[in-house]
Amino acid sequence: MPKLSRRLGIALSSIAAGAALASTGTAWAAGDALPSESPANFVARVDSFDYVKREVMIPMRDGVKLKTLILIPRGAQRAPILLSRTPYGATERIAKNASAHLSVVIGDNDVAVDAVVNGNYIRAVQDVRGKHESEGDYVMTRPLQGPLNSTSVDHSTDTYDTIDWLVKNTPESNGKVGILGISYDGFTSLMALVHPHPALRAAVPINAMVDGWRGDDWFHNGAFRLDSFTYTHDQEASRGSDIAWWTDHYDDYDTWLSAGSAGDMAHLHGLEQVGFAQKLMQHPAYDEFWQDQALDKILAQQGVTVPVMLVHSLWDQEDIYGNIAVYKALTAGHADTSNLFLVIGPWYHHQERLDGSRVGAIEFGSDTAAYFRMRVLRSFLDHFLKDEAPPLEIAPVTAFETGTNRWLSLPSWPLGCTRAACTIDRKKIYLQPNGGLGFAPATGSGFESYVSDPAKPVPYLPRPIHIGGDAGQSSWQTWLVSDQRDVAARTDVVSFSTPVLTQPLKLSGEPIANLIASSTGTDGDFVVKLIDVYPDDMGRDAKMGGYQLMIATDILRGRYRDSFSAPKPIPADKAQLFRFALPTVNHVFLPGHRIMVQVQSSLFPVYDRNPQTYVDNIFFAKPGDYKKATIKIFDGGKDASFIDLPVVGPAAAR
Ligand code: PG9
Repeated sequence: MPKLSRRLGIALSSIAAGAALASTGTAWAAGDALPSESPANFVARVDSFDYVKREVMIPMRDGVKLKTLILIPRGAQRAPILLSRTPYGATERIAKNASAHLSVVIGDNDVAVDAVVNGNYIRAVQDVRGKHESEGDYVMTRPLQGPLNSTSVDHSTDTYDTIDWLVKNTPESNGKVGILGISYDGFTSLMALVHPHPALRAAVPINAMVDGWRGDDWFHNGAFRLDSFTYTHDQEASRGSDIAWWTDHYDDYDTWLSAGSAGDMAHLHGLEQVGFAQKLMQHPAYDEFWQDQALDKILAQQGVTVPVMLVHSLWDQEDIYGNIAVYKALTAGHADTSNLFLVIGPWYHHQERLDGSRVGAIEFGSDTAAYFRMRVLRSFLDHFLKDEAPPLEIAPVTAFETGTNRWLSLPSWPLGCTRAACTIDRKKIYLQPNGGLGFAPATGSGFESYVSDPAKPVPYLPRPIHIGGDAGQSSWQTWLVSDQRDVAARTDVVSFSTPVLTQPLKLSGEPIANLIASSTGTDGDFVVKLIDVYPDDMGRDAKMGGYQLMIATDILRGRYRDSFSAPKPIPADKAQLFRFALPTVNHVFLPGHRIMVQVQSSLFPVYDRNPQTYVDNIFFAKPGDYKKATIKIFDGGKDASFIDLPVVGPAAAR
């Protein structure tokens, strides 16, 4: 009541002042108010919109409320709900555009846009706890309750509570919920599978973060991915992710080289204040901290009851390990995989939601991402979420074959061809002296050697490297398909290649690098790249002549060669085995092409530099620890290094 009279008072005095002005013609006296032209609370007219938007704070079991946006096609009835849970800002994800049309509001950023707009789905996107407009504390990829999380809440409980609220408070829904998302949102989609809510009927984790140490965002086989620090800074320095990482160089190569160790860079940016940055530096090895949150192992232990479609990108520059690891873990020893689906596409990280007709210079002849969204994803969602479920029109595995550029429908993975009878034979392709590569080892002994200098690490792209990209062109997204000729000429990169192939050779699955190498240092990294070398003359596609396309690349930090959890020095100048799996491929080397293997000891600044002197924790290596080392890669006789290839039987190659 007092409030109302005060407001009335203001209005009356304004009218009186206006009357006085009209009669006397004098100016406004100080203290008079010109009424605001803005209403205290504008009520937007949205009844012409083809959707209804609700913004709600959904309460979790511990009282924390999570901001959730819900977009409902106008007039929807018994519509399934598609949920995503994200640290990137729900409003940013969907509903950032102003429009009367659902398709525009959701925007192209959302992988679910085609299903929602054409398929009568309700879209719900939520800020995870601690980020943006949600309440609570943020913990990076918050582990499940247990030794790493002593609270009563995690992504499994938050998803459960969210779904429970959504189905009870969305009268337009049919009570069935699907969860989907890319990368971090793929991780939260996988977390939903742990003790799932009964209304959760489908999950589509895309390029999910699964194991941050083995081969996803933070490390690959122990080599630290420097961009983890910029990401962690942007994610954790503030709730709204609005404190930007700074740099005083244009070329990322210079940025990171001038900082010194990764720990020095963390210090330069004040990352002592940021919890997850500290955890990264405290856990350089594959200890319990990483093992206990590896989602592939957790899901295999718990079993998965909800239908899942795992979506993997063949050139994923961020999370190339996770979804294949989950697929392997769920299929190993489990008889019933009838609810498990796998899609393998020719994409970079998160390209599923964008144009999929090319990655960098590599063209596929059709929009493979649109095919995925319209034909594969839509069929899966409709089948498991709609009331009158249409039949499922997809195979257990839908895999794009690179090289030939075609989709294959397969009963399982890895399997090279559609016929159940086709085989995959593990075949060793040996590094040979003078740059040869063949299916038999060369006689005698031999090695190639190079000097790896931490002061001049091998750049992952031609310099200058600028991760943000110019004019919207991000070279980061496509670096895994960049032409390797640029580095092949360096003296610290060794290349081995077959003669020109006369027959197609198809690989399906994981190649395994088996390097026999020595170093004059006491630690060191080994990068192995499996490459398709295009014919010199590509006819109409002349610019691709001689292109060196990486089809599988990865790194092993030498100290972890025998144990990921118990590092040990490399004995100087003694041949050692460095064995590690490369990412999954589904590729045909065509006649006229050559197979190439390149080996090098740095890939910078994707990975931090190995000082090549054994120190306790490389994050804190001192300038004097960084030393040149002479590396020998053995390529003759019984010591010949090889790559163990998953070769599809000749009859099945096409
Ligand atoms: N690759 C990003 C990420 C996922 C999970 C943890 C950290 C980073 C992402 O694209 O979301």
